[in-house]
Amino acid sequence: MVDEFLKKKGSKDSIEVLLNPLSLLSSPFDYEDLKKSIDFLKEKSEYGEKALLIAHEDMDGIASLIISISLLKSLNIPYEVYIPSKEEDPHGISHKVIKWGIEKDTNFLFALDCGISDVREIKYAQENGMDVLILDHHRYGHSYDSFLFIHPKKGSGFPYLSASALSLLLFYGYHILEGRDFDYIYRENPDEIILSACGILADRVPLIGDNLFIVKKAKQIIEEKRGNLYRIYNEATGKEPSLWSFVSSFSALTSREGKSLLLYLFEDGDISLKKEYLLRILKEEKLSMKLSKESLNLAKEFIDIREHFVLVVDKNIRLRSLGWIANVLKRKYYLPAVVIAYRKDGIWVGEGRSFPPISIYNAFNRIKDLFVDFGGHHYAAGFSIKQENLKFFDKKFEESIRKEKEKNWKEKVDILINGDYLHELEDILNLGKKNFYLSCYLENIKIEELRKSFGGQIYGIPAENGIYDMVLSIDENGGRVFWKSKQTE
Ligand SMILES: [Mn+2]
Repeated sequence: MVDEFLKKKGSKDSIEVLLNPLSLLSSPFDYEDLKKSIDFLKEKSEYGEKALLIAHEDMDGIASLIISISLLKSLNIPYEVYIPSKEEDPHGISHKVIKWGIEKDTNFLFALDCGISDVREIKYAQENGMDVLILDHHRYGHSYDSFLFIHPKKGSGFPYLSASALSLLLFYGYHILEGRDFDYIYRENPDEIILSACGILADRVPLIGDNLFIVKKAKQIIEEKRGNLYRIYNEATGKEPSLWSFVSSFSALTSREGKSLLLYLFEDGDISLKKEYLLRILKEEKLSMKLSKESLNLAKEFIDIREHFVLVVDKNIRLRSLGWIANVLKRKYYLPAVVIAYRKDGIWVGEGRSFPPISIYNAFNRIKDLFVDFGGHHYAAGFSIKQENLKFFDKKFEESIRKEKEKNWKEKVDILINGDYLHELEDILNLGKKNFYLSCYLENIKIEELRKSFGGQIYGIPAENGIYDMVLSIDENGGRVFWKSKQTE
């Protein structure tokens, strides 16, 4: 049943293989447009063209960016980098960044971990003579054929890659064509593998299959004390880094004037300067945590708890903390949470977090006419909205989230299990632990049995015995009863 479900979700491998990916990464050429993208970059190299790189300002985006810079360096392609700031710039590709790129004489655009929702801006870039390559793993609604677009769900590869993992596969694809194998990258590019793993962990994509493979390799590299990242961290702090220490330090990074401190660790230059940069990154980590907590306290003052969601709107909340705060509130109230604050360019920006089976992406999609732009994943999505539309948001969103909940649960959940197959829940909870967020409909379940077998892993089991239908929301913390109905005995 679980394997059937995985197949339906686009995975070729069984759950055993996904949980223990021992051998190799899946072939980069399973992804549509990946080979074409390498040919495209080779052509750009031949013509001496210059790239405009745009990346999402988070761990995954910046990891993708640095890995892709390694690829461009292998191809001798010059580049300019712009990482839009969450505090000041529109999300992803914008007119502002394109104009900046034109001033810098760039000839083509390469967007990482962003871009797929920016259809108008892509068109604007093309009208200005730029070819476009997008590498993104966010949800997308339309089919695009006027530009190159690599996405984990396009093609027959492993469908749950982070952008950083997809970037590593693009890099790997280039090396395969040059006659090299993964061991070559493992030896020669340890930092790219570590960064790819950091993006995977920070973005909380499912830790199975290729993602798990990359994380395991990164841990081995750190154990072997290899790479610049290891060396700089170890010499600057006198401590042994773990993969998680990299994730937590680098995730706090913010971009300034389109650049990130992390980039400087990978530019040519002397090691003592790089150690300085790393120490500054560690300071920023502390500061960022402090600012996020302050913003959370502020948010608590303005919290509006409704029947179906939690909403916070306040001008002074730090934009970089919106997602983090929404996540804290979602967990606390076990309701979809939306936090909205004000950006310097006069636009309001919101982040929403929810849990399976409630797709906040779908809820936003239904009211997208209100937004300047929006995008993300099912359980983590963001938007921007003009002041004059903000006043309609709460009513419209309420309606939309209600519609999301009115659906027939049995059809809406990811997987359906009946009482005779209760043992299959074991595998499903295991997937949950691996960041595989999913929902499960349990049909005709004896509560006593459920409690006996899964009592420590499922929360909110009804106290009263009997036979129930219920919906579980499953994440890394286990299962949680989201909806229940007692059946006649
Ligand atoms: Mn990402």
